[in-house]
Amino acid sequence: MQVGIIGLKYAGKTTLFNVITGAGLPVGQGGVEPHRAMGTVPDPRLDTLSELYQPKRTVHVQIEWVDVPGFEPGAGHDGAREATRFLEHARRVDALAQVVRCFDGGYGEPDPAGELATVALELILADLQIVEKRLEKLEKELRLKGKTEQPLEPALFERFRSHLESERPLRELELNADERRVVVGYALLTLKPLIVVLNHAEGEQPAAEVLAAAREAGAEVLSLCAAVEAELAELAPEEAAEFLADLGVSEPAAHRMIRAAYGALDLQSFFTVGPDECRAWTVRRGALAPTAAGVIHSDLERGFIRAEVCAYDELMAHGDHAAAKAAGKVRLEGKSYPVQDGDIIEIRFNV
Ligand SMILES: Nc1nc2c(ncn2[C@@H]2O[C@H](COP(=O)(O)OP(=O)(O)OP(=O)(O)O)[C@@H](O)[C@H]2O)c(=O)[nH]1
Ligand SMILES: [Mg+2]
Repeated sequence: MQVGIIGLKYAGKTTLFNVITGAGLPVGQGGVEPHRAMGTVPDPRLDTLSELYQPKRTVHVQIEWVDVPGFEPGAGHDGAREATRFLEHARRVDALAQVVRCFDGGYGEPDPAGELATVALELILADLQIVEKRLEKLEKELRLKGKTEQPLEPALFERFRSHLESERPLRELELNADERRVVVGYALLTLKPLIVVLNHAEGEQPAAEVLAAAREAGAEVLSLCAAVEAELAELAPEEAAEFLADLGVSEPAAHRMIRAAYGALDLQSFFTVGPDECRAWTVRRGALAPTAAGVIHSDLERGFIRAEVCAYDELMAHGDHAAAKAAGKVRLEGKSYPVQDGDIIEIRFNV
């Protein structure tokens, strides 16, 4: 699972990529190759569990990030080449996080609403190209054979075309499960989940109309100052805590952004706890208990008997596992149990 950090040039993509992954790349230099790195998904719940269990090891979830090179609209041939490259890399990721420059910083007046519109249009036009090509093929197939291999496709792609022609992203459309299956192979950009990161100057807040434009992009919206986040990431933990306390917040804004991207990937976390290790694991939302067991080890899925489950909030409300159990908050769940975000799970198995 990969999240692509996208946006126009100078938006602060590489700055944020560094904050998230610790990659330490030079910023303000552009570049034509994407950067990839894993980044920890911070989870204060896991930190609290670690304080409770004092395990030898605490292991957070990691997801992969791609710093997609930016483009500059209206920059002639170079601009067109950059845009093509941008689309190519954006197509390969599972979710998009668009960074929008709301600070001046010597790069000229910010135009956040314009940036949002430019990127949205680029993605829409790229999808329209794919959809039109597909429709041409389908028409040919219909002419020659009287039917298409995938009967759903003609109507679906017509619907796509008309939506894209009205310059709207496809993620706004309701698709049923069959339609979703059909479109997977096309890597349509405006079907990918998108979060918007408004990168504003230190101490500033995005204007109401910018927020509205960002929400209009059909996405979760976060605002932060990448420069401040970068400073924070450089500090020792105690210093960072002081810095955050001065700002009156409990965690860096970048952490919220990472979790938003994680959620956009349709992922959730469950925990395993013990004296050796406290660990967060990833499953898709809606995944059943045996699948979660399989994430830990294939033997646990094969020999799955039951899952002993306690919700994180219940554990915290009762103070510890034994108290939660005494209060009847530790449940035994079977194979059809859909794992919930924050479940603390112990798998009973037999192989
Ligand atoms: N003042 C200010 N400057 C920032 C902020 N975020 C990034 N910058 C600066 O803006 C410049 C561009 O940042 P990058 O992170 O390289 O931007 P980018 O989006 O990766 O740009 P390209 O790779 O060229 O597309 C750098 O000089 C950063 O130091 C911010 O929040 N405030
Ligand atoms: Mg960059």
